[in-house]
Amino acid sequence: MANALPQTPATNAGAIDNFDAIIIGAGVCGLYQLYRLRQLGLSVRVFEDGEGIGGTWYWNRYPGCRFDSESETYGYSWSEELLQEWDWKEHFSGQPENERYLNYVADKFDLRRDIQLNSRVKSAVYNEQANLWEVQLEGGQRARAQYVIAAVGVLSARYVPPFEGIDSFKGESYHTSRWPREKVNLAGKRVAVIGTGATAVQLIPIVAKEVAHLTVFQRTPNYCAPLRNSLVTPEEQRTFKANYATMHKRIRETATGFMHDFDPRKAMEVPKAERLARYEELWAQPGFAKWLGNYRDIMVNREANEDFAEFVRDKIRARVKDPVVAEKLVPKDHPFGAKRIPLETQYYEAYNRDNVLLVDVRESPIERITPKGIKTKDKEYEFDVIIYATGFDAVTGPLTRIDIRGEGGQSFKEKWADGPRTYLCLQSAGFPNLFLASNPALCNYTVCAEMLVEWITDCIRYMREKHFTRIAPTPQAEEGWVAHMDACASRTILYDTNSWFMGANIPGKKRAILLYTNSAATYRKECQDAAAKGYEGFVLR
Ligand code: NA7
Repeated sequence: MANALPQTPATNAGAIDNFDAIIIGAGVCGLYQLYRLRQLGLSVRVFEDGEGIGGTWYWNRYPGCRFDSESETYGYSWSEELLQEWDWKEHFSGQPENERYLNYVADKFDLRRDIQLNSRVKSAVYNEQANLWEVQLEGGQRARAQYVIAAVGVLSARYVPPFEGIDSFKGESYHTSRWPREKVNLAGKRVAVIGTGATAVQLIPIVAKEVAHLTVFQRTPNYCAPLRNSLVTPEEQRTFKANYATMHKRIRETATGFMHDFDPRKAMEVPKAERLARYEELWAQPGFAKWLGNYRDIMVNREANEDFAEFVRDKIRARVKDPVVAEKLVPKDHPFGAKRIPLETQYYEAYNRDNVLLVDVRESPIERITPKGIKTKDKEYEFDVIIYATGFDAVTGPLTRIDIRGEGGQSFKEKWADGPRTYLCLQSAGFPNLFLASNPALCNYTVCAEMLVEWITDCIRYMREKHFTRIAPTPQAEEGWVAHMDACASRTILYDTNSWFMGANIPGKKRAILLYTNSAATYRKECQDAAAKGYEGFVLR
């Protein structure tokens, strides 16, 4: 259990510990990276900010938090023993179980002895002469290593809008990604939720049942689709276990890293009746089938997208009793799938409850937080609790919040001011031996994360075998990759939509595609090809 984890406070400011590799973050990527680098015989230290391991599945313990990937596809694929031992209880497993799973993995593979908890990395500075990185923690502790692997996650830097008066509120405030470990008692309270992204969509139906009154402050409605979660039956469990090899082969080959894959037909070329029947079929399926199993061109063709978007809008209208509220919940300003589709359970029904109110902050913007609650243009609402479900400074935020300095003292934050600058999303020129191990692809998380970890491990093994001591991409390779990322995204409906995919959820953040939007299988091939050609695009010395 997370509570029982050993904790090593970072207070020893004098001494410097030396390791072969330092991993920042003990989430899905960091844990696997530790396991792999240990197998290479490296001395490794993981620094983890949390009091427990699990990354996303440690921090996001808000009510309702669960996978939107099918559980069996999210689990690690690299240990047959683990696959056979672990029973997923639900098809879309919840946070407590996911945290338990990662703790089980840490125990099974004896990972804890190299993980230092409560250890937030403040800076990482490259010493060119020594070819070493010096990492400093918030508490002052320092450590050096030849390799640093930033396994910091893509959605770990929480974002709270800078509302005026935010600190004046006299009640309780929580950001969903820093939800307390102790139970938060919402019973009988007047609660506000700000935001209606994937997080809020999971949280709202659960807390609506508990609170005296819930007010949801919505800026942009989303296309939410039914999750259709259920318990895994013993027979399904046996089927998973008997077929893991086939399943893993498939999810490495699909464009999405899921079992679902796009239908190659063009939506509008399929006769209307057949198309609508297919939509209904997809809608009835669990998970992302209705997005990632849909006609391929919904992601690139506005007409095809609008056809399905209208189908979804009608589904929303049919579930909300008050037509005025329903219309507020219907998205009209962006295409279906241009933001990650929130998967829901009884989300729209929450708005049929007498104790739930929807406030459209486009009509009536939030002006400030007051000691009593939230003041919009029209009125002041009083609350006991405010829940910020306002998202993350995605992808770049977790890295630029660390003071990373590369060759010549170059600041990572400054280099990335206009968006991520990498080659293969794995390394940034001028920052030798710093590897980025957080899945950047628009893909099922673990599938792609495992590939990154294995690529980094193979690269370090190669360097050691060939007596290379440093690796970094060439500026030309990086330039080409940034342009490639942009070109791939510009062909899709993601490009013009304001979402965290484009960094557009953070005021002042430069608009740039943050994720690799080509197929996950193509991304895998591009990374593997570069390695097979002796790390083409990189300089090894
Ligand atoms: P998201 O998807 O970024 O959602 C954040 C929500 O907060 C969204 O509804 C925002 O509205 C809203 N928001 C942000 N700033 C404000 C202000 N200033 N006023 C009102 N509302 C605001 O984050 P989530 O945590 O829900 O999900 C992130 C990912 O986690 C998700 O994609 C899954 O992959 C899992 P907006 O839409 O910007 O108008």
